[in-house]
Amino acid sequence: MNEYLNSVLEAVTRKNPNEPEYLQAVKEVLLSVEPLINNHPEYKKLGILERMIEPERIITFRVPWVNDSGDVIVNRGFRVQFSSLIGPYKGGLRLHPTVNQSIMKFLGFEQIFKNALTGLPIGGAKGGSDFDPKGKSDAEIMRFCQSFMTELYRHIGQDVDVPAGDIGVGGREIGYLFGQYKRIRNAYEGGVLTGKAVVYGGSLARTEATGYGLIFYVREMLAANNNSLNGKTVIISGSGNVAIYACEKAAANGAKVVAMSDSNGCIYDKNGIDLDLIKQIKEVQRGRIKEYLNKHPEAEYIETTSEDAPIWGIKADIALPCATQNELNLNSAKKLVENGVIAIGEGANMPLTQEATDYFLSKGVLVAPAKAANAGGVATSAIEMSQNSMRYYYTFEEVEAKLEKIMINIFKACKEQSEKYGLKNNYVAGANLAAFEKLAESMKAQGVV
Ligand code: NDP
Ligand code: 2IT
Repeated sequence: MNEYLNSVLEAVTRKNPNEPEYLQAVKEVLLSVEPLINNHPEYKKLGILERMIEPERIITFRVPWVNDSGDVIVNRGFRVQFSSLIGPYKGGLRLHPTVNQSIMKFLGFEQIFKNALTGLPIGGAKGGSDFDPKGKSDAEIMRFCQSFMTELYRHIGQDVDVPAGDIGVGGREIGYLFGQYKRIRNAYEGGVLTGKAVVYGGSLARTEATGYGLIFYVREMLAANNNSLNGKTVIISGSGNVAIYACEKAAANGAKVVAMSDSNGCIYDKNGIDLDLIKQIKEVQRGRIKEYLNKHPEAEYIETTSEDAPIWGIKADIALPCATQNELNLNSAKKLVENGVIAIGEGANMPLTQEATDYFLSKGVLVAPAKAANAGGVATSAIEMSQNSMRYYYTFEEVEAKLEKIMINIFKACKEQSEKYGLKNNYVAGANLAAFEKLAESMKAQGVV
């Protein structure tokens, strides 16, 4: 890194000492954009980087709610409105006990770049709470969501900030959030949230979009390297929204998915994962992945006992981390390479540690970076917003075709940028460079704001 980038990194580290995830995300971008900064000396004078890494606004708020026993519980709510440069703030809400400002900021920061790559008019944001949805009744989830929205509503709007789902937030939660927003506003403003159920304004294929989009991207990446998904063995961490639909599309492309996981452990089914059963356990019963063995006793269950998630020890050609940040570390990367992995597709946000990414790239393993490879979800959210504005619906096939085209274009942009700067097959840098240039040029055009 040159002196200027180093000084920016030093300043951001000094200002945010307790935010390791945020610093990790910033560092990855700073490491990638040096050639672009060298080509554009005016970026330094204009404070482009300094503005890019400072959120426009961070909102934190109290979320009090009453549990089924009648006790009052207080959680902390967040919305990080990172950038409105190219559209209304846009990004998901995460409900997970680990949520803190560092995680919200890293996710908001990555979202700006991801959203720029989609080519659609959406800025970047993230929000959520340290509320733990596990084991809560529907009524508790509803009371939490209503309380959360009772504060959040004043900061959002269909032209201002448009939240959606992320870990712990799916159709059920979006429904409760939307109902409360509509009640407070006394108006139907469909585009204020995405990931709505189709019956009241959602988009067909939004549920499938992130997982499907990931596979479209991985398919393009393999094709550009004279390979394909057909006949490949795949392992997918997580068993939530992204993991399930990545599994579905991977299988449709002729791959065999042999392992999936949750935070307690992973299942290995050498005959190929029974996805209908996973959907039943996770989407309907909201159960644990271990229950897979009740129907498939021949499959194996391996419990997670350390930072090295056991799923990465299973032999596969392609690994798709679709659970959470830093879930795949250097140890796991070494095991995967030993076992002959050829490609990694980041379905989750920042699932690889920096060391794991560097290791894969040094070994010639293809890496589909999160900002690009999981952008299909937010891209389809933007398509949901446009349908809401038109008061009109596209068919499933129409939305999927748009999604596929967007993912093909994103891969092209990553490839072109990596080639332009002589970084062969480094799509991680390619994605950062492609998004950064678009954002920097928008900033230049809009003056010092
Ligand atoms: P879900 O809540 O539907 O599923 C999350 C899955 O990841 C669950 O299987 C969960 O297991 C597992 N998981 C979560 N936290 C941990 C952890 N700390 N350790 C191990 N496993 C964990 O979320 P999504 O599928 O929507 O999101 C998954 C990832 O994809 C996240 O990184 C999210 O930011 C990213 N993403 C999501 C998009 C979307 O449209 N939904 C779009 C782009 C990215 P358990 O049930 O045991 O907690
Ligand atoms: O990380 C992400 O891109 C999401 N959770 C989806 C965001 C969105 O607005 O659809």
